[in-house]
Amino acid sequence: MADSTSGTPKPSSSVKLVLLGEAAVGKSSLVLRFVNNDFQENKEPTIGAAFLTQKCNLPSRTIKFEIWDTAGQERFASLAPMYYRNAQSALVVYDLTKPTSLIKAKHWVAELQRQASPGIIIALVGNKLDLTNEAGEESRNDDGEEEDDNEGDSRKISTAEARSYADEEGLLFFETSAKLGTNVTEVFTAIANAIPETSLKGARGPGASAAAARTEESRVNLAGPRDGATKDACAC
Ligand SMILES: Nc1nc2c(ncn2[C@@H]2O[C@H](COP(=O)(O)OP(=O)(O)OP(=O)(O)O)[C@@H](O)[C@H]2O)c(=O)[nH]1
Ligand SMILES: [Mg+2]
Repeated sequence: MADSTSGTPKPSSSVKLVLLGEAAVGKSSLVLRFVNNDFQENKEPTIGAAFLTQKCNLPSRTIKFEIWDTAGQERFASLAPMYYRNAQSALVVYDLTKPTSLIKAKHWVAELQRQASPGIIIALVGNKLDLTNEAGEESRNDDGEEEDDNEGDSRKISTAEARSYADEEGLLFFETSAKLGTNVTEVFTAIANAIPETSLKGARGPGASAAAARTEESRVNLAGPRDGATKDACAC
């Protein structure tokens, strides 16, 4: 009904998404890349959780992601259920140079399958692809940071191993580089596409700013670390 070419605002729905994974795998960096198209070399650990939003324009509808970026440090693990409760989607992130992080990711997947909403869309994401020799092809971003030095291959988890686990569990699967921007919008777009129409609620009327891809962010970091301040349009 709502056609993107007719000038009629597309239906818009909110989707709650939670990021889970071991500390320092790059959860916040993936969000920062998706929301602000930015990257910080020495990003500080998340304290508690951070909340951000970003719109993703699909041909037939607009998805507004309400993103809960959790802290990976063990001392915050007990808070996680609060953030994945009622989530329609989850990004479970590991660092493909760090085998323990895949083990941790598998634990999160199992916990989500046991305790989160039935039908939750889960994407398994192997981050830090730039630390392998294979990052090449699509590694560009708008900051002019191009393909970086790949002085060695630090990969410790093969694509085949992670993909076969993801297939077994019915997860979406991507390898990404938050640093270079590789596959980051693809992950969020794939999730947006995978959310069944029937589970979308909160469609906004024409008064909502469906055309303007806008970002908002507000943090609940207790220590209040600062992220990049610029706002950018959704790259979806
Ligand atoms: N080379 C490389 N480094 C990355 C990438 N993503 C994140 N990093 C770095 O890894 C470190 C940790 O990144 P964060 O995004 O803070 O990791 P996190 O998972 O949010 O960590 P917690 O908040 O403690 O759970 C930072 O120094 C980032 O700059 C990536 O794709 N490639
Ligand atoms: Mg973080």
